[in-house]
Amino acid sequence: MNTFEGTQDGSGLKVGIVCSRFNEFIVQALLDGARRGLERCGVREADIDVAWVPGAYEIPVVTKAMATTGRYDALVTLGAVIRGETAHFEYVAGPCADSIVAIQLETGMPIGFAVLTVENVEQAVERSGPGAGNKGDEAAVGAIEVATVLRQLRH
Ligand code: INI
Repeated sequence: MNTFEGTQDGSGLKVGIVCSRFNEFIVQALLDGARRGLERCGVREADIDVAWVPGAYEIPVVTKAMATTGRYDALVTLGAVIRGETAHFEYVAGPCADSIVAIQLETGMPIGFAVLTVENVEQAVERSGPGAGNKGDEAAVGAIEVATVLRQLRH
């Protein structure tokens, strides 16, 4: 039996991060978490690119562009969609999540997803703190793990 399992060793990997500016203080905290996670995985600061877009609705188009450059081994998407703040919550959050899955499948690029879809600001703050449970950190480490298992499978 052959078992393939990813690791959290991201040394030498290049990572692109797409951040949306809407609810920027939350997304900045997710970005801080993602950078901490990548640092733990051994990803060099110089191997991380960050692209900003206006809102979660714009994340997929820039993510797809990054996925097709050939420059990255993994991507991470960060945003915050808060139900109370938009009547079109479903139109922003759902298509963003669905599109990120589609981009992964079309391109084979692992894409960590920490576009929060929450009821209120308190829930967003809980998921973007400096300690454990920061979803940006989790998404970044998850993307490294998938990138490493894909590398094994493709060899
Ligand atoms: N974008 C978000 O990332 N989060 C939100 O909570 C949000 N709300 O509340 O509307 C939001 N809207 C903007 C949207 O993503 C687009 O940027 C906008 O519709 C322009 O295309």
